[in-house]
Amino acid sequence: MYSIKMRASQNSRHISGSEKIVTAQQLPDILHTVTKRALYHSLGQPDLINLKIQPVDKAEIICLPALQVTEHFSQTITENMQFIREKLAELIPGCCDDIIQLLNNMPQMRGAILYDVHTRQRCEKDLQRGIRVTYMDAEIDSGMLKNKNHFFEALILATKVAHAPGMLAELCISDDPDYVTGYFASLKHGYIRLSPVKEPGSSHGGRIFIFDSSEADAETVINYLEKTKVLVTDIKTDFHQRENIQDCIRTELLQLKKADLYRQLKIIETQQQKNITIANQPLLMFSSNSYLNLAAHPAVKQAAAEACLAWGAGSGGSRLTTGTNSLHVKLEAMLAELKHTESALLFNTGYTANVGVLSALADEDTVIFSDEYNHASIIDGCRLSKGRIIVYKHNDMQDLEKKINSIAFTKGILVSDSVFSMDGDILNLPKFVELGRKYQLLTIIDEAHATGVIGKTGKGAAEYYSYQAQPDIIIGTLSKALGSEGGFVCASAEIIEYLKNKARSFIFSTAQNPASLAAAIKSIELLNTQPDLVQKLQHNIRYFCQCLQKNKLAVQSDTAIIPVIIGSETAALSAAQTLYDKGFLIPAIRYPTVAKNTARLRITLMSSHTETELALLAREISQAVHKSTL
Ligand code: WAQ
Ligand code: MG
Repeated sequence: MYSIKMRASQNSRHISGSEKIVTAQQLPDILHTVTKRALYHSLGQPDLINLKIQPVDKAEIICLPALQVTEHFSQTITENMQFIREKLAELIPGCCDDIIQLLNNMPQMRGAILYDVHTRQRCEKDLQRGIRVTYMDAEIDSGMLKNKNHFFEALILATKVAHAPGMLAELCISDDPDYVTGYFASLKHGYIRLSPVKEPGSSHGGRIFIFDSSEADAETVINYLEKTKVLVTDIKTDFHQRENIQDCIRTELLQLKKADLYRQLKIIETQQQKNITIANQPLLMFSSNSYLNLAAHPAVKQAAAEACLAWGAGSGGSRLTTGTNSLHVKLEAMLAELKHTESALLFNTGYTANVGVLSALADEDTVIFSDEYNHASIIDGCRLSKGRIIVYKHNDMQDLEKKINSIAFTKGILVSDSVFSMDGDILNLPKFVELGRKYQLLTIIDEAHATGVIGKTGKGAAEYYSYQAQPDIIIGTLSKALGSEGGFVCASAEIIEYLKNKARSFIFSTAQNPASLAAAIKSIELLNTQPDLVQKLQHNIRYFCQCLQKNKLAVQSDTAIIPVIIGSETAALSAAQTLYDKGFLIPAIRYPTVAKNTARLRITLMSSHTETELALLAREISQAVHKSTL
């Protein structure tokens, strides 16, 4: 057998530690786990990891049965302190107050206080350090626990301590700020978990070992605690495989930060428009989905405000109960007209529209053919459905046809974005619909980034291809170019009736609020009556691509989404930061939104941007990209 001791520290400050006794066979795996724990700890990254591995003779090891565990979880710290006082009074009537006093004023120590009830003295040799209990582990495979499991480790330590000669009891409060559980342990009482024993956020904590020197002298006790090798047996296995989820979360967050994949919210202090401020810094926004600037359009805002006053703030029910009002009906009729379909149905967001439609339409007998670059909401819809998912190469109609022919199935669906959200390219809709007809597959497109953007009057992909092809189902959103909030589905009356009865995200959501509905109605009216809105956006797209090309960036797009691919996550973040410092808000898009090492700047344009702004931005991007990849 081998004993492992790990200590990690930063500037000599203790970060984490771990104790194991394992077989030679277990040693490599456990070292891996222990090192990982040292590396990712909420207290920081260590600059020293001390690993001590020693062979131990099996004959030296004492096996002890784990203490019985009970729980005493009360409402307040005071109640738990009272509980400790009562237990102490039963065991050692004389020194109760001394011990409580010590517990409340515990200094920060690496080890524990050793308190002698006979002399009423502390008897650690080094009062700053205290007594460190070492050489202990559980018989079961504790290596499976990837993260620290406070309870499990404490039970091992408490079992060893309780069996020390002359030991009466142990008190423990964790020093981890986010762990407020402690325990009282003795051979007689077992291990009693107590929670809470301190305020969350407090790093107060420590251990007190209470012994009687008339039973065994301090030297013997200390020698036992520090030197004797103990394996704890009979630990109930119903908990030992469990990991503390909060610890897993912490580790995961640290790993995201290390990999430059950690995301945070940006708080915008102005309405959604090209000129915004963040933390009082004025910025020019090149990352909004409000492509036509309708979220800030006076007429749209006015319509929303009036609807709120007339119809109230909320819809008050789900669509099939009490939530449908005349605004829903009017907007659905307008959407059906916009997309040249018989009928339409509103959803709360584009995400829930995709999830609802795909999960309602695809059963066990259905195969869904899905573009590899489809939006997460399509992917989630596929996953939630019972269908089999076949992913084909991005916008590759040959690969799609090959895959259709390569498997046997009874029902099939083709699903694709019509404008791809991270690349800004456009689906080959005529071929897509042709394949659908040829093989009798239901065709679905998601027009989230197409509506208001492509096609002569902004009606989307069908218009872009001069109505050569019309898919069976068009999904869309009100929250991008249309400047409001909500999702929608346009299709035949029959499909829409089916969705009303089967799409769970439709059935089990509260209907959209009146203000969003009225805003969307007004936006569609503007789209229908003011062609210059879309024309201005399309002009900006052409002009900006020319500017980028003049600055030697080979970028081409027919949509408002213009990606400048950089590659590494770090370089993309650095370019985005350079641009931010110059006053441009452009996000770096990284894994998992796009594949690893295809991180990019993702510029989105608005109809309200001016040529001067676009020309300036193209120059700045060129410089920032150059700088970030040096
Ligand atoms: N030997 C002696 N004292 C120690 C040792 C050790 N090996 N390790 C820690 N201490 C002392 C030290 O003063 C710490 O400040 C204090 O104990 C607390 O240590 O059932 O996490 O590692 O869920 O923060 C109790 C679990 C968790 C309750 C205890 O202790 C439960 C815990 P921590
Ligand atoms: Mg701790």
